[in-house]
Order: sequence, then structure tokens, then C-alpha cells
Amino acid sequence: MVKTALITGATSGIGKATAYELAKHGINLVLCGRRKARLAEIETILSKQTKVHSLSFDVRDKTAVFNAINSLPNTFKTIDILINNAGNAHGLDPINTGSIDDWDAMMDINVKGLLYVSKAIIPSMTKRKSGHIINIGSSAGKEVYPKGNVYCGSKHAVVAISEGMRIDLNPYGIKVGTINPGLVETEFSQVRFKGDAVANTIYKGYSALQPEDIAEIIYFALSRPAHVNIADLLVFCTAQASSTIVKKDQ
Ligand code: NDP
Ligand code: 8X3
Repeated sequence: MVKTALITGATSGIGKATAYELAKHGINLVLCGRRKARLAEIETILSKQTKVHSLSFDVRDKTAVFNAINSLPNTFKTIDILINNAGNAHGLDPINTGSIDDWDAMMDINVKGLLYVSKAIIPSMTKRKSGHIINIGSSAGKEVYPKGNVYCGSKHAVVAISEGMRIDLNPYGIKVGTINPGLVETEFSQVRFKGDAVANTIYKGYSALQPEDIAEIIYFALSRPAHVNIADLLVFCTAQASSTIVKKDQ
């Protein structure tokens, strides 16, 4: 039977690459993000391969989250796969000088947004006693690095919440896993550094992970047999050994 996947943050980076990867495999898609023009463009392209429906909402707005998901037409109402991917870092500052607005953004989007979307979808999974949730964590959810404080906190929360989901949803046969990438070349650094030129240096001098690398891993996790759940995966590019050790060209 053809499955339906809902992907948050599908307008860019890992989420967009995952939409392309899943479309290749004939999975129906619900694409989410705030930028409507991008959603429309991706929907037009991927509709040639599979059924696609777009939802534009901000994951921070819980009413908007529930309204959007409740508005899904019948063809897309049964979400078999939830990819909680929307998120970003905002700023890279020591805790003593960090911006409260940045902290709010990271906790509201990366943690609370993931919870709102999950809350809107999980009841239909428990009712059907089936489903697969993949939360995009980060290497920043595995170790804390200088000036990473709140972003790392938000991603540690994603890892902990995912473990909690796996425990609580175990009686329903729902798979829950995290994929935790290291440095991936996306719009992530443009957002983190708010367009500052330093964003252009982050992926220079080594071969960073590409969003397609993560998308392929997500599909690998989704395509395992029913008895196999990829629970927690850490993925670095070869040049990266930890959050602070990256082998760059001299
Ligand atoms: P991008 O900036 O390229 O993509 C982020 C996506 O999240 C966009 O589609 C954006 O859509 C969406 N998004 C952001 N804020 C909101 C919001 N308030 N409401 C709805 N959607 C939102 O970054 P990545 O692809 O790199 O990031 C995807 C995930 O991967 C994030 O959770 C990030 O933390 C994680 N990650 C990234 C790594 C990296 O090095 N790039 C490494 C490890 C993890 P729109 O703006 O249209 O709303
Ligand atoms: C993104 C990877 O190292 O910028 O989650 O935190 S890092």
C-alpha cells in the first residue's frame, strides 16, 4: 500500500532533499514550511512522481499547526510517516551575551514546534496502531560545544523527547527514531548567522555532508523491514570527528 509522509521544513535543506528522495520511491507527501512560493514550486515538480499536498504554517503557532493538519483532504489524512525536521540554530554566542529572542526561536521551533506537530499526528497513529516517526536531532544533541549552549540544549531535548516517544508509543507498535547529523551544507548557517558573511565560510575547506546524504539515510531507515527500527543514528562527514574537530584543507 502506498504510504504518506508528512515532512516539516520541506522548503529547504534536509527536508527538501527528503521530499525528493521519498517522491522517487513513490511515497505520497505532505510538505510543510512557511515559504509558500517554495512549497508551490516543489509541489509542482514532485507531483509528476507522486501525490503531493502542501501546508504552510509556522510550527511555533499551535493553532495554525492543528488547523493545517486538520485541513488535510482525505487522500492525505492518514499520515504513516512523520519527519520532524523543521528547525534551525539562531546565533552562536556565549551564554552571557546570547539573545533572548534567539533562545526563544530555538526552543519554540526546535522543541515546542516538534511537540505540536507530533501531538497533531500521533493520535491517528495510536488509533491505527502503526506509524513511523523520525525526528531530526543533531550532533549538537549528543555533545555541547562552545557557544552552542541553547541550540545544543534544544537538540538534546529532541533526543530525550524522541526516547520518551519510543517508550510511550511502544505498546502501539509505532517506530520512533532520531537521525543526528553533523555539519550539513544547507541554509542552516545563513539562518544561524542571519546572513552575515561568516555563513559562507562554514562549509569551506572540507567536504561537508549534503542534504541528499541525510535524505538517503532517512529513506534507508524508512525502508527497513517491519521488525527493524533505526533508533538513533549519528552521522558525520569524514572530515568531522566531533563538533569541534574538523579536518580542513590548509
Ligand atoms: P535549512 O535552514 O536549510 O532548513 C530549515 C527548514 O525548517 C526550512 O524548510 C524552514 O522552512 C523550516 N523552518 C524553520 N523555522 C520554521 C518555523 N518556525 N515553522 C515552520 N518551518 C520552519 O536547514 P537544515 O535543512 O540544515 O535543517 C533541518 C533540520 O536539520 C533542523 O532541525 C536542523 O537543526 C537540523 N540539523 C541541521 C544540520 C546542519 O548542519 N545543517 C546538522 C544537524 C541537524 P521555512 O523557512 O519555509 O518555514
Ligand atoms: C547542526 C550542526 O555543529 O552546527 O546541528 O550544531 S552544528
